[in-house]
Amino acid sequence: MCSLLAHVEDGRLARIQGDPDQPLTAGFACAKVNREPELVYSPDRLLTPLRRTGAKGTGTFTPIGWDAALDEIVDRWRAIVREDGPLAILGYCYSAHQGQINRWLPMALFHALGTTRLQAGTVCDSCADTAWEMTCGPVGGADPEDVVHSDLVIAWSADLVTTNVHLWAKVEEARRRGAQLVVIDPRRSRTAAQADWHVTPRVGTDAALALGLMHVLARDGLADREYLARETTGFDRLAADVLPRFAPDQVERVTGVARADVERLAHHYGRAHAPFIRIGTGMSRCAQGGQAIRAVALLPGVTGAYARRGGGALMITVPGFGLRYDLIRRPAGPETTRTVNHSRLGEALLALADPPIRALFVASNNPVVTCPDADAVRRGLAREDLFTVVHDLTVSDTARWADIVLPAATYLETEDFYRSYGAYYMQFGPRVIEPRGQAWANAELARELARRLAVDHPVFSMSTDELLPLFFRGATGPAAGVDPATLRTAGPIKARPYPDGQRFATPSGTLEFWSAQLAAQGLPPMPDWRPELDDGDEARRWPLRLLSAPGYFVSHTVFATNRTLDAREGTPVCVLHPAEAERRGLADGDPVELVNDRGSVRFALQVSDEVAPGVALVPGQRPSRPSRASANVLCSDRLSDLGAGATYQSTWLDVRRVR
Ligand SMILES: Nc1nc2c(c(=O)[nH]1)N[C@H]1C(S)=C(S)[C@@H](COP(=O)(O)OP(=O)(O)OC[C@H]3O[C@@H](n4cnc5c(=O)[nH]c(N)nc54)[C@H](O)[C@@H]3O)O[C@H]1N2
Ligand SMILES: Nc1nc2c(c(=O)[nH]1)N[C@H]1C(S)=C(S)[C@@H](COP(=O)(O)OP(=O)(O)OC[C@H]3O[C@@H](n4cnc5c(=O)[nH]c(N)nc54)[C@H](O)[C@@H]3O)O[C@H]1N2
Ligand SMILES: [Mo]
Repeated sequence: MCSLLAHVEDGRLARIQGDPDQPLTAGFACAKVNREPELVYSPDRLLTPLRRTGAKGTGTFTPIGWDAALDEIVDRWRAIVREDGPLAILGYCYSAHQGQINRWLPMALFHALGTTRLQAGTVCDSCADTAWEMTCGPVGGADPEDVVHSDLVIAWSADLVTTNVHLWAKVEEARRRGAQLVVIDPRRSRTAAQADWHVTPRVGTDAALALGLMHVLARDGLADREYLARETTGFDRLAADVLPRFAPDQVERVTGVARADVERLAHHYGRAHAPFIRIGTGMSRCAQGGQAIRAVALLPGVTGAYARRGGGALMITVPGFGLRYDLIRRPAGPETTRTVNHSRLGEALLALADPPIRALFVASNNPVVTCPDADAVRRGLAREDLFTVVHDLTVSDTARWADIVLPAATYLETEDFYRSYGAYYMQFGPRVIEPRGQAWANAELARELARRLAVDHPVFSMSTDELLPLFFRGATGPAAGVDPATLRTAGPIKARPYPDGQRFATPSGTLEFWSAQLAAQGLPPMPDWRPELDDGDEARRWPLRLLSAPGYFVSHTVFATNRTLDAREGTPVCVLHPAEAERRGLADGDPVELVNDRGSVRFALQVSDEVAPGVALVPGQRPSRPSRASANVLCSDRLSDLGAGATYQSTWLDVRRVR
């Protein structure tokens, strides 16, 4: 999350610029955020509440006033609670507004009401976060600004140019000072195309590659035994029980990376002074994604790189701030209720009973496109007996299925407190322009619903300035040193947690190659890699594996609201290697259908050696306007090995010409 300057002329947002005074943002913004005025003033923005007048899913609505909309919502929810209790309601809110108040106050409302609860974030990073926490503990990783002190940068499953452009700028600086850049990614991403070395493991085999590197490091005397003894737990057991199975020739068989390259990469890594690994989450979205993150996060422990400035690993910074969220996230409500996994909305709507979900509130995400098993989501939303409310900037694909659609304000039209998740800055963000039309901020909607439903807890009547101190009450780490009263005027505040080398906060206080927490849960205590075959053996029956990655102009669907970005991203495509295209008699530009047991979706074919044979790449989460559909129709709602995350990358399919 970057720090931005918004230029306003006559009450209109004229221009967005990266804040030059925030060292990581350094005066520029990415191709997406640069064009934020076009998002704010998009002709697709919803300006009034809407009420459904036609069949579900057709997007036929008529404008109504806020009062009428809220009256109807409150009446319907009250009746449902009377008949079936609060568990018949599900609040399905996510992170499109990155402000901590606008993100959490709606969830606080559902928490207080005692509804069915959302296990949020499993569509994104819950697997990766859990794997990191089981390995390092609840700590943030390396400071991205320190990458300039690195002599070897590895972007492991992260397309920096597309999703982390500010780190990319620092990586370029490190390269000017002599650092090498290695990208480990099955596809030639924009970042990989500019690397010194692009290593291309097969999708879902990163744990094997990382264990192979450890094998060579240990074998060739490149492990730092003193660091291992002092700061880590269980390396000897890993070396005895797991690493012998990951000799370079075995790793080559699994990953497709030549044994000589495994050796070379290990030596390169082992001899670097301060190797920095940027861990991306793509590799975690597989059936065994947790093992992959764990293995990669352990690598800097083998050579002691975690102790050196510019070395170590960065996945996420969030736990490093020490902020407190629970006073706003879950101020009141029962200790436990029923839970729905974010990645399993379809199943929840179609199969939950006693009581079934009868009312759904969706905000700040677009599950018809972005949730696995997207067709099940659509069928669930089609239920005539489901009362659906969607709060969004536009009539999104999901909103088309709603009974009531409510207009949301963008972050530029609301005030909030932000903390980054890829850097160590936190900051207050003022409202820079008035909301368009009758749009309301998430927090405003939560407050008003709480008032009308007589939810009696102070957080719902507190002002921003009264809420801010709650994030800091009992805070630990850098957040403990911040006076919340100064936030409005302080600008970006750097919260660097471990200036003298990476700290670990696992139960043992060390980096855990062997995890007692995992063992206690009956999970493998040490990282490993095993062949991934799913229950139905889809991997055997379908010839191609899905690889999905953020699009450069449209990573998530929200950016398609900006019509320039949607046009620049172009026709939604599926990318196949020339050999796979030829085998099927397909040519560049052909209309194709991606099929598997779950369904089919259409794309235009792009033939490119950006991916290896055996892979079908679908870039970006694109809105499913008529004639478009989400690749997530093909993805099962199977969960990853750790953190109950989505497994988009464990999808097998075929590509054929549209008949
Ligand atoms: N401006 C802006 N920036 C954003 C966002 C935004 O909305 N706007 N969104 C943010 C969010 S929510 C996220 S989650 C991040 C995502 O940012 P990233 O972590 O960069 O994205 P991923 O989806 O993880 O995909 C990264 C790479 O992983 C590769 N990959 C996929 N599977 C595998 C595998 O099995 N092994 C290996 N080695 N590589 C694999 C893909 O080919 C892809 O190139 O971006 C964040 N950055
Ligand atoms: N196949 C596949 N699927 C994936 C992924 C993948 O790599 N492959 N990536 C996954 C990841 S990492 C993520 S994070 C998710 C992202 O998926 P989502 O969380 O669904 O994000 P968006 O598609 O951008 O949808 C956000 C919606 O919120 C609306 N919105 C924006 N700002 C606000 C606001 O302030 N208030 C309200 N109420 N609404 C707002 C936008 O208009 C938009 O409709 O997708 C996941 N899905
Ligand atoms: Mo994400």
